[in-house]
Amino acid sequence: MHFYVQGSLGHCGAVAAGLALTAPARTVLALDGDGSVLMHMGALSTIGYASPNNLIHLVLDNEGYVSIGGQLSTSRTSSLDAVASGCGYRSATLCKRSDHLIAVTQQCLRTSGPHFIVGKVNRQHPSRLPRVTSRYSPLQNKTTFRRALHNHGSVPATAW
Ligand SMILES: Cc1ncc(C[n+]2csc(CCOP(=O)(O)OP(=O)(O)O)c2C)c(N)n1
Repeated sequence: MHFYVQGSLGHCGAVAAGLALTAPARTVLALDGDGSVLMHMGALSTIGYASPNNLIHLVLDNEGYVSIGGQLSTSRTSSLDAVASGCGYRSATLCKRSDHLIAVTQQCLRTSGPHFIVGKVNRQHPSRLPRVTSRYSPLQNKTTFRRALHNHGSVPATAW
């Protein structure tokens, strides 16, 4: 099941950590962007402190704000993995090749987190793909996800 954190730049990691803490029997994978992580970098400290062992925080780092025009971000000169490591994530790894990224992700799926992975990716943007919100409203996104969580018994209905 997926929850799309659209229109809330910077909050992906925090939302995923909250979910991971609430549903400890599940593995939560946060697919984040470099611009997003940079926007709310303080969340990394909170996540390291709370330390949900079922969280994998994967940053797709294209070193830019590609979906709004391709302006450069500052991730090229900032070591996000070093920041995450310093904030208390159990592991933090920089991956520059896809085979390394796959191997590290598989390893993280087998071991206790929280894990932080930076995957360097290119800047190609599939502009023909529509945004999630062109199909599902934010309310539908929330309601569908909440219902799925409850139906899978991951969290009690009162938790959301
Ligand atoms: C609070 C907030 N500020 C600005 C935006 C506009 N915005 C949408 S996507 C984006 C760039 C995000 O960069 P990144 O996380 O690196 O993802 P990429 O677009 O490169 O895939 C911005 C600034 C937003 N959605 N929310």
